[in-house]
Amino acid sequence: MPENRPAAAAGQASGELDVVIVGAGLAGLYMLHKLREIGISARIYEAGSDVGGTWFWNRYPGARVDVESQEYSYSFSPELEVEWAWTERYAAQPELLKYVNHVADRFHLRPDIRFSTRIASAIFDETRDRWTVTTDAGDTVSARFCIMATGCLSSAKQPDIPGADSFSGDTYSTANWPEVGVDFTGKRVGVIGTGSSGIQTITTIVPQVRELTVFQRTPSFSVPAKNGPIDPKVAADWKANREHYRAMQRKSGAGILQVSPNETLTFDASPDERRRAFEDRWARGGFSLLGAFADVNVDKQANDEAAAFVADKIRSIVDDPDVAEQLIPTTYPVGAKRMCVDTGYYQVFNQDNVSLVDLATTPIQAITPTGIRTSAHEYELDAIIYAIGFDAMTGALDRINIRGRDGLRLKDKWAAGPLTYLGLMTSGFPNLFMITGPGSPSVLANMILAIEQHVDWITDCIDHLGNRQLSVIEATPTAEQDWVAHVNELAEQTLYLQANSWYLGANIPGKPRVFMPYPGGLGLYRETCDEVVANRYKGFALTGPDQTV
Ligand code: N01
Repeated sequence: MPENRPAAAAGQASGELDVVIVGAGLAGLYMLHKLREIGISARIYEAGSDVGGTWFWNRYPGARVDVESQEYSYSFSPELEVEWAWTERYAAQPELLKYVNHVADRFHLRPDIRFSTRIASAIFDETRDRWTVTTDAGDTVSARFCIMATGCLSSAKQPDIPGADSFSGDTYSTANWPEVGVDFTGKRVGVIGTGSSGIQTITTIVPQVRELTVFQRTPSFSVPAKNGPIDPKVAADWKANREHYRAMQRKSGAGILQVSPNETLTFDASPDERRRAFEDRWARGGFSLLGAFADVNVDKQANDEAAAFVADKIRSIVDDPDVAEQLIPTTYPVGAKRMCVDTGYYQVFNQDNVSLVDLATTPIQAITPTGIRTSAHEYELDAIIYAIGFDAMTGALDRINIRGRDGLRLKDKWAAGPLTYLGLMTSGFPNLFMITGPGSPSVLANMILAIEQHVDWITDCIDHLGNRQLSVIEATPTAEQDWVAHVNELAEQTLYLQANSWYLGANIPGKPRVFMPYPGGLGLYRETCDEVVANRYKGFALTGPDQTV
């Protein structure tokens, strides 16, 4: 195997590369590392000034991962895994960013990353079977392969509220938080949005602020994280048995062992047994609640039991019964939107300086120079925090001018929703790979494991092409149609379609309502991808200078 070396040392001219990778988050970094292992020259272009992706941008107060730290870490290097020590059960953003920086340094990745450089366009040159990739500064590079490691939640939604520019106080976005941090001491702060970002922000700034007003359009189901210092026994056990745990993760549905799905059906258990199971999961913390019974995610009646349990918990925590009712989600099944994992969220509403504004009954009419006006009241504020989410899964790709055969723009091809084969490629765009693209498990799985599986697959694929003097791989339109139909069919068997979530693009006005991630589970998906390879890349057309295979 060739030594793992930077592209410059591989003797490549700066304008001609084997591979361009867009994004230096967890996906892009591992992709670069793997390509070097097979002697391929690659360069990452990254809009941020440093590595980290999600964990570089989302540095809002309280940002932390919602999967246990040891599970949410790279598995590809036993040495890395054994030497790194997490401090908390759920690592916070600063520790995660330190980890990503450590990985970049440990594997000497920085020489092949161009920071503070956004990719503006990627155009396929059919005469040369190469991608011409142009930066926002107008620099151009040519590459055989273009790999989008642009992230599923990296294109932040912009405030679309009338008067947003008129506010004379400070405004912040959780998705692009100032590096220096913000001190809210003595301030009257309004938070718009109560998804994961909003909830984590709210619970963290509440000790500082003079007054906190939470503007909630749709309540979230939130479960306690039960965070704390990592249990040394858990950390040691993971390291000692990492291969076993990693194998379990890879075969599992979500790649999160903490979910630990129970095989019993909800109504095969007695009411007492059900209650005990939910209590047990609530006490364990995190996503484990969704694994309490096998049918919680697929059977509405079973789901109602879990939802009722959470509703009772909210009622038991929140002192004011009216506020409690406003905080209880009633319009969608639990788990159909990404569940939130919190530290003391519902308790916040028992503080005298915190108020909840229910936008479902009193919508925001405008942002004014002094605050926020709803249909019922005007709220005077010193700062507004937008925690309003992302144009998920397709947003980051849409903002790049990606053009494939015949000049077709990806955004236009996907006007009615994303079309991919395995979430890895889209027909008409040869040699363009997506890491955790729409149609792959991605956001429904442990992202790091989903990333590793895609990167390994893409690396093997590029190696396969090189070993056989093939130059182009492209998804066939038939395979793509079949895959999209398969993903939709699987989604119809779940409860996901019953929520207006970002999984469906429902949070972005005008975005087609299409369920984007693959809901069949990471384990099954991995098997499918492996079978495709075993069947000579079934569903892909592989071509060389004068051949089709
Ligand atoms: O975004 P969201 P997020 N006026 O879309 C509201 C991951 N993540 O950044 O539901 C008023 O969930 C919107 O209301 P509604 C995780 O996968 C993980 O919080 O559209 N409100 C909603 O309440 C997560 O799911 C962690 O009615 C407006 C909120 O803003 C994903 O990222 C931490 C509005 C947006 O919630 C996204 O989470 C953070 C408007 N005009 C994020 N527009 C971890 O813990 C939107 N809203 C790992």
